[in-house]
Amino acid sequence: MPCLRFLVIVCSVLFSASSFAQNVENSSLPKVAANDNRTPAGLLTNGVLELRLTLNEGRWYPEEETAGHRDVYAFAEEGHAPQSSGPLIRVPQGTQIHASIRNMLPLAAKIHGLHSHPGDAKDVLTLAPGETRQLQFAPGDPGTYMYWASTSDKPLDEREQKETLLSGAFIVDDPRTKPEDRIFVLGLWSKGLGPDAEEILSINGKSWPSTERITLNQGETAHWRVINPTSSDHAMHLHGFFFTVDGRGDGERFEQYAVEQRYLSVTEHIDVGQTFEMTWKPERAGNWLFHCHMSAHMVPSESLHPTEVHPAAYSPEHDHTASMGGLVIGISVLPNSTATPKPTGPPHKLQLVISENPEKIPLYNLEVNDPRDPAAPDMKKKTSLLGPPIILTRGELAEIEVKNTTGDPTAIHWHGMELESYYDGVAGWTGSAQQTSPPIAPGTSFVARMTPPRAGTFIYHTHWHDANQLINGVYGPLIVLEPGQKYDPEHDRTFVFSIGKFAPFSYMLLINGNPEPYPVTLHSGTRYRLRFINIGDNASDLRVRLTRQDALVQWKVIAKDGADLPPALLKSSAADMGITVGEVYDVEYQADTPGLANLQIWLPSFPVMVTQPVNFAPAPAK
Ligand SMILES: [Cu+2]
Repeated sequence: MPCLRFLVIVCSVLFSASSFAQNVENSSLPKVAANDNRTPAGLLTNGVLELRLTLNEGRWYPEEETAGHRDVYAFAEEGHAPQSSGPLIRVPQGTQIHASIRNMLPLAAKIHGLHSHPGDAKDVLTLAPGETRQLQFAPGDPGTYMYWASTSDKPLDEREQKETLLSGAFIVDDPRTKPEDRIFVLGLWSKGLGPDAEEILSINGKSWPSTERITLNQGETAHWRVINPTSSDHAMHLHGFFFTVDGRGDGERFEQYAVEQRYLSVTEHIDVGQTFEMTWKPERAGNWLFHCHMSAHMVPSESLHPTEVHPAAYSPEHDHTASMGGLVIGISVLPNSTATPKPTGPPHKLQLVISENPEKIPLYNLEVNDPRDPAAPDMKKKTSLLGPPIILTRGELAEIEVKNTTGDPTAIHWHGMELESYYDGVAGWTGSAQQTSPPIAPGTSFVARMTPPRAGTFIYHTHWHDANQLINGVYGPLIVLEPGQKYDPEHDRTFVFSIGKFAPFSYMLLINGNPEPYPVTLHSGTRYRLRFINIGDNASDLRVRLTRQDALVQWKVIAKDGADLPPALLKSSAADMGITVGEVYDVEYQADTPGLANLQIWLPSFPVMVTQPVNFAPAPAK
């Protein structure tokens, strides 16, 4: 329901509404246990998994028990507490599953996914209240799957309230491999639509700051499985490191990618009902995050923490990380003895100045002062919902002084950049237990140091946990060039897609800070690198396309999130693709003949489209 979600976000911003759910209380309910998905349910003996599942009602505490609860339906192993996510079903391929499933709810339940894989989504089990059924099936092909239930007969993207946490992971292992991984099941408890809507985001049954802290050793390979049985899509972003996407699934079937098809990512879109597997290696110690990049999914739940009741949850003074919440997990990477090589040579020093705009709309001005930037000084200051590009060089130490002259604290995250934790920009979190990075208080500066190890397109953006800074333009492109390469705007164009407060009461979809972008003139016969960045706070299902005479052109996608695509994925394709929030793509395009083209972005289920006219003039005479 992306359109409704967009509407909800717009409405909630406009009306600043908050509400507090009054649930029917039943204090005798068992507590719903958070499931870290490390221990498979049932008993596996002689190739047969004996599994006894029940559907129960329980009391779910998404955070600490002092922060409120919801009474929900949840799966349990018979005789055990209900769990969110549900009991982990995990077996090697080739085993048999003998399961009983009992509905202890007062409503009939439809259960999906308890079958062999690849599976048929229509293969659903219906259980009357009190009914028990026996199942026997083979788990099928290896992969990452899910099972889920509904008590309203609704599809996965429409479940509401009590039934929203009736979901669990179903993993089929290749019998030749030893399962050494972590499984993360996303959760979204929701109620209602519009300004009174309530949402509680979770991962393995808990919301930040109560989510599990993952501890890894520097250099240790981590294999993760991400499962989305929620009613929304998400944009899962890892700080500081690329991960390899090893395979993707739709819940019923799973495609394990051949090695040459695996690509690097820092932000991966996961639609309703989808799963993916990822591998990464934390090569730098310190604190990092893995979170949904949608602003609405990484803030404290207003329904758990009404601002008027728990103002401290939103107070940066109280705890710098406290105003973050929901679908966020923290990762602590323990150092080993490997010393990080120190770059040699003088640093490239530049400055990012964030100031208040006296005109108020937009709220902020961003200015980049770089002695290497040939732009005239009046071009550096932009009163626009977008900061100027920061241009760095691969392998060269950069020292970026972020100067905050506004009246509010801020923090800047260097999205996609492989840097030291201390400079990653999550105030009160990044760094180490001994020293976390501070917020950039009004009137102060913070010098971020980084030596980009790869050339590509990245983003700098506020990581202050206040969507206000994001929708008022505290972001811009971060471009890393190869050593010796000069930024060439004639062949290299950046298009930043965002949502911003362009006029007093309207939040608009923007290209380069403008809802009606001015035409740009390029030349036919010239190959361009087009850099696309989506930093539109909740625009998770954004699409971009390039048309001429209403037909899609062919372009070549060459990089994702700043990393070059593997050769096997480099091919010409129709110019239409999804680009989720926090995602970046570089494409190559050459118009063979002069004429007008339209670069368009839109949200498929919401009646809004922004068109950037691109006029291809005849090639200049040689
Ligand atoms: Cu999300």
